[in-house]
Amino acid sequence: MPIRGLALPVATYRRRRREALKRLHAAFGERVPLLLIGNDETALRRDRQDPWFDYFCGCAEPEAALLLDPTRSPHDTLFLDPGDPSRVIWDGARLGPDEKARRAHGVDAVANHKRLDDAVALALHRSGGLLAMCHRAREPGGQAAAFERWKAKLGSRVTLLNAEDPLAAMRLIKDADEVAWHRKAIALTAAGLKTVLPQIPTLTNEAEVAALLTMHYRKAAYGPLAFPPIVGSAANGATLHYPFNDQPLQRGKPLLIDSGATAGGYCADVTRTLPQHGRFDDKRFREVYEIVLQANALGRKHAKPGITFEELNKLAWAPIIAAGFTKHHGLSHHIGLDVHDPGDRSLPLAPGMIISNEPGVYLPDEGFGIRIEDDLLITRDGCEELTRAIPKDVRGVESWMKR
Ligand SMILES: [Mn+2]
Repeated sequence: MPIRGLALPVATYRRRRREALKRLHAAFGERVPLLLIGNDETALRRDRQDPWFDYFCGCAEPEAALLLDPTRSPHDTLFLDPGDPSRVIWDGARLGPDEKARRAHGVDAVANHKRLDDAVALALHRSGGLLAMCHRAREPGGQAAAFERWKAKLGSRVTLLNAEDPLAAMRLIKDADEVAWHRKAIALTAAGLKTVLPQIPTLTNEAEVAALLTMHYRKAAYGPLAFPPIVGSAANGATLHYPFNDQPLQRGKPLLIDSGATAGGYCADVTRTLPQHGRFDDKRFREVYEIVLQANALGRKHAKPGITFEELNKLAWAPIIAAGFTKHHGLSHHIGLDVHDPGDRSLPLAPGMIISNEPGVYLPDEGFGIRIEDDLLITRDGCEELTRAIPKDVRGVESWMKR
């Protein structure tokens, strides 16, 4: 049975676990155990492993948990569900808590997940009632739900600390392996768009575009999408998180496509807006398009170490504001295992960060929305536009759309 997950070298996960305990010690002034809960079977099959849990062990198994306990040695225990032998014929074999799993994940110990409650109780005894878990304030998900569940379960005698702030800073800076996975996710996204764009003049519904892109993004490894594609024809493109993808494509009207594949769990996040028939011959659309493109170029030009999101926003949105349009959203977010990676957005940019650069103008009354979104890797003296192979200038888009 192949061991899934583990996108990065085992040594990386081990280094991250050590670093996490150090940061918690520095943040809270005490030796605090950290509990991370993996997704259950239903959530895992529907979506993917919880990114916080994944970040610290790369384990793809359902119903798993990780307890990092600085109050004892060995520190790291990965809790795994050995599964029900009578279910193997239905679900396939599980990676159980055995030596093979321990070695594969490079943890100090493995244990049956049924022993997690007891292990947490012992850790709490040693830490004087302190425990840390991750709770995302901005975009809650599986880990935040686990935080609430455990908070209720442990009661008021336990101080449950939120580890998100001290640990999110680690996730903001990507190492070379993580950048390589990002590049793969973007290459898959680029290949999907390159195949699908020339078909768009012959397609009739947003659904076909979304389904074709999904097929291309998943065909390499049947990996999850970074997020469900947003395919908005005409005025639907002016709904920022348009969720339906079920309306007819309007001939000659703009089409906004915001989508991304993943690789090794890392997300691509790319938006292009194009004329459904393949030619920028609508004067008004082209005029607004060029303004958004100018904003996108300014975002890329000024993204460098030391600048804050706030400063970058001021510079990049300037041509859009000057033209009298409204700024409806921020220019950038961090990208990683989460398409909106957690992290303090007031921190200045630093080498190794990957951020989006996504200005937009939304004019539902005029029947279109335009967003042009790239992914930027912050380098020592500026940035690298990771998505540069996907054209966005008028001639480049028109040439990709030619059959
Ligand atoms: Mn984005």
